[in-house]
This record gives sequence, structure tokens and C-alpha cells, in this order.
Amino acid sequence: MKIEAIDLYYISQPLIRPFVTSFGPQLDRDCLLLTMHSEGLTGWGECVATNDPGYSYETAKTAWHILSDFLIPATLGQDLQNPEDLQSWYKFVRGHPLAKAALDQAAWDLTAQRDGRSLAQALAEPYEEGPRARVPVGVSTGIQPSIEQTLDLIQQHIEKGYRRIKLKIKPGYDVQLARAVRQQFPTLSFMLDANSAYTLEDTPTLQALDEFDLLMLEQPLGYEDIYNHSKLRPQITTPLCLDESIVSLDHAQFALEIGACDIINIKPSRVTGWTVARQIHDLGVQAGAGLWVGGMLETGVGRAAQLALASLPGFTLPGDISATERYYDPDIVAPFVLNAEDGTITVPDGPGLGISIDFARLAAVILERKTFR
Ligand code: OSB
Ligand code: MG
Repeated sequence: MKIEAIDLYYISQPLIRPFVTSFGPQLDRDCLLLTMHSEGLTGWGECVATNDPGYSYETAKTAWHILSDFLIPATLGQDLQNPEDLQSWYKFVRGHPLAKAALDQAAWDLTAQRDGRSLAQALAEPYEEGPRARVPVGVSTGIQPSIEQTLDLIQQHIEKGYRRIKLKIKPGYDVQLARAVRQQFPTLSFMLDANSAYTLEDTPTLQALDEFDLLMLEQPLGYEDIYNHSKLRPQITTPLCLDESIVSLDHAQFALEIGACDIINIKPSRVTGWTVARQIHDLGVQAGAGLWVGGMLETGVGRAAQLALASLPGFTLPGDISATERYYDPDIVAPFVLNAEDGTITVPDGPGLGISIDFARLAAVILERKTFR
């Protein structure tokens, strides 16, 4: 498939509620969308880099630059056979996984449409079992103004049908929070995400979390660290999960070999996209690691692709893939809803991403657009 044109969009949508993490609050969610055109088909990709370089060094604006000046020119006119082809096209650009992942997603969408199958079916090709029709999901809540409000919010999510809750923590807002949650919800499956807010010196605090029977503790230490996590892990009984530190297949291998984690949160965009995400999935399965699909407050475009990835057999833990109504109202894509009876979301089964774009809504949130051909 010759890649004939690419449209790039900078969009900004208000979040339904501010998302507060250890690196600050977020009220409006900026991101990039792109479309890749070939043979009358259109593949969609989302770049989850956002307003500020809090979670990643990339922002929507750095991604705009890297995409416009380097990645898109290296894509136009190429003959796309398989989405894996992109790995060699982008070798000359170091880093910038979030920018690369937008093109990777569009290429997976485009080739799956060409082959008349869903993205989930395309991703599941190497495995004997097909993609799951529904995947278990959980909800990730930002830091609330008080513990009281956190408990209320958890109750609301449970009533909606969510069966796994993730809470953000930061130093000074951790053990007390976990104790209150466990007291109120004795059997709740819940976990904590520190987004790199601690150091090894905080080991006693992290050990104090052991008694609350957490599903896992996500990324307590440095965002580039693997080694210190391997030192922390034997000192706590809570399963340790890495997010920020796993930026490539190599890093996943380092982490698993030196015993830095029990579980990996695989965010496709953090690792340049779905090709590498699936490689890490395979490595994780081989190593006996727990796996789940992470989220970046995606629009429906990215959400569809998260769901497709999460349908692979190794993703045994609920993903950070909540219903659309938790993020945007309305979204630019027809909403994804929670199946309250089993705490899952149904994986799209139409061709490619299987989404329908609300073009009127999209037009209303675009701040800038550019066509490349
Ligand atoms: O650390 O997992 C994270 C959102 C933005 C940046 C980083 C993270 C998150 C989430 C939200 O936890 C997950 C979601 O999309 O619901
Ligand atoms: Mg995280």
C-alpha cells in the first residue's frame, strides 16, 4: 500500500474531572490525531503526548515537530506491507516513542482494514487462541482533595461495575490512604501508582503498604530506573509493577532478568506502538510476568487500539481502559461503555480499529491541522 497522504490534527478536550497525579493536575487534555491514507482507506492514530512533559519528556508540541519534520516525511510514499515495516523507517529518530506510536497505530489500522479484519484479530494472529471478545478493565483515579472524597469516588466506581481500582499516591498521601481504603472495602481489588515519586530511602513507607493486600504497586521509583527497583522488590511483599521505566523491548528484558518487577504495565505508545507492545507481551508471558494494558486518558481512537491489544492472551490483569464517560463528554468517537455485569469492555470487531468518528465533534476540538502529501 503506497502511503499517499497524512493529516495531522492538534486537538484539545476538557476532561470530565481534573486528573491529578504526583506531577500535578490536568484539566484539559491536548493530544494529536493523525490519519494515514492509502488505496481509499484511512488509518487513524493517536499521539498521547500531552500539554506538559510530566509523564514523558514528549509533549503534543514536540510530537508535532518530530512528526512533521522527520517521521511523516519518512513515511510518505513508502510501500506499506506490514505494520512491522515501520521499525526500519524510523530507526534514524532516537526516542520520541509517543510520536512514533501514532503512525504505528495508523499503520496497524490501515493494514487490518486492507486484510478485512479487526485490529484485535490482526494482533492475535500468532496465537492459537483468537482475541478475547471482552477484556477486564479497571479505573485509574487521580489524587482527590481528601481521603473522604476518594472513598466516595471508589464507591461510585464500584456501583458502576468496576472491579479494580487504581489510586495515585505521592509522599505524604499513601499509607493513610491505603489504610482507609482497605478498612472501608475489605475485599476490593485495588492498587497504587506512584508515578516515580519515591526513592529507595522511602523503603520503610513502601513496606508499610504490605499489610493492605494491594494488587500491585506501580512505578514507585525513578522513571529511568530499573536497578533500584530490583533492590526494592525483595524488600516488599506487594507485587511490583513497572510503567515509566519500560520504554523498549530491551528495557523489559533488563527488568525481567534482574528481577526488577513482577508485573509490566504495557502502554503501546510508551514503547513506539503495537509492534513492540506485542513483543513485550510475548517476552512477559515467557518470563511469567503479570501483564496489563495501561492508559493515557486516550480518546476513543486510542481506546479502541488499547482494547485490541488487551484482547491478547497474556494480558491477565485488568487494564487502565475505562468507559468513555469517565474522560470526555462527548468524545470524538462513539462511546465505549462498561459491561457492568462482568467489569469488562467489549473489544471492537469491525475492520481495523472498528470505530466511527464523530466528525462534527472532532471539528469542534481541533486547534490546528496540516496535510502532508
Ligand atoms: O501513570 O498510568 C499512568 C494517565 C496519564 C499518564 C500516566 C498515567 C495515567 C493513568 C490513567 O493512570 C489511565 C487511564 O487512561 O485511565
Ligand atoms: Mg502509571
